[in-house]
Amino acid sequence: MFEHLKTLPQDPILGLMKTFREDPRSNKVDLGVGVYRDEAGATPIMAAVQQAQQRLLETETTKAYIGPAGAEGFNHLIGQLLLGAGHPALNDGRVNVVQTPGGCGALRMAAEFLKLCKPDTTVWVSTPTWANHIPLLGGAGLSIREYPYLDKATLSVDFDAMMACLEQADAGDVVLLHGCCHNPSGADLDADQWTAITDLVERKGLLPFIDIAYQGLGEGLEQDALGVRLMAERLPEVIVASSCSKNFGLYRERTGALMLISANAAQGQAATSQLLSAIRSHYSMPPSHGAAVVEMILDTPELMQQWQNELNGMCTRILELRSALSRALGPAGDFSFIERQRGMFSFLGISPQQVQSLRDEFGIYMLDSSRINIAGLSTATLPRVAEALKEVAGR
Ligand code: PLP
Ligand code: TYF
Repeated sequence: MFEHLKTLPQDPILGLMKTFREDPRSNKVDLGVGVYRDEAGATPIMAAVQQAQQRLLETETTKAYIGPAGAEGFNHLIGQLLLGAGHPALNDGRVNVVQTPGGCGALRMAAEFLKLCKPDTTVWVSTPTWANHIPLLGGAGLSIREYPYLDKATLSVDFDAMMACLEQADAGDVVLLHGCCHNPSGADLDADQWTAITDLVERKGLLPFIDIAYQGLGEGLEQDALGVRLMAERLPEVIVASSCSKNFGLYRERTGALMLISANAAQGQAATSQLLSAIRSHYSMPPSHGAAVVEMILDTPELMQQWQNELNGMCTRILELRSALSRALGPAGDFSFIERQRGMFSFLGISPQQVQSLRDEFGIYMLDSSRINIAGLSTATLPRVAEALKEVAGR
């Protein structure tokens, strides 16, 4: 059976992690994979997470199965985190949340759910989008189409082109949007643009599907959820995939959630039963630990406060690094877009050859597309990165 199989290339992002690890140079800099790093280049366990784990260790009484929906308390609190307590959709009983194995699990189960809704569903994704969106959604059998998103010349959102393209979508088509901190470009929609897309989606009968993997790392927990909250208030149906990997630093615990906003409570109940059946036929139920940690934090005022302080610190560090890099690159070219963008990622807009030179000559690693992880910089490494970039870009 196996003798015909060819070896496939590995995930380019995870492959780059391995190449970086094997590079013996002591001054190498990893701007590749999207994990948050502190000033020392470490990805430590957040203090609020450590305390919640400690408390769990002392209070947890069983490792018996949890159900396909995961922990009820976690689901309730994630709904509030995404929408804000007292959101009209919550008050109207239109919100159902299930715990998933990471944001990836949420994305894939949303795709499986969409197939149950309509087997020939088309989902429109931004060009560019996170590379994993294609296998996660396409692998479930959805048809994928692309809408233009980024203007390559200015590295900002080409909103007119995006809107013009989505005018061609048919009623019932799904539009995948990044809730904040667009991966890979860092170019986000502003409030007016969210309103305009909400109008378009409403008028054309499209279904928005929002992937929000970086809430709290763009501008703040509330501001980053603006698009989710607006659409959930104005539209009958919205799907939201969220992740606790980045904002709780729980990457390997595989903690995320899938939220369905439905037209009314009865439809929400039927839709959720379909989703739970899809979950049962894939992995039966999600892992418990990460969600238990998140639930403990969100449900304990002092841990909640501590987590918010830490998250704000991470967010501020990213914003400061953005300003500093933009300034350091200054007159060499217009890199002011770096300061206007949000989240962990920006494209530098350099060629694959220049990316390769930075890797070979300077030990500075980024994706071939020139996407960098801003959090991989530090005040110590930033000047060297900026100098190397100026040198390579000027050739
Ligand atoms: N969506 C986007 C845009 C991401 O960048 C990521 C991850 O890193 C995810 C979803 C899901 O991440 P995870 O499955 O680790 O929660
Ligand atoms: O884009 C990134 O770097 C993050 C992390 O298969 C990631 O989203 C990368 C690859 C992958 C899963 C997560």
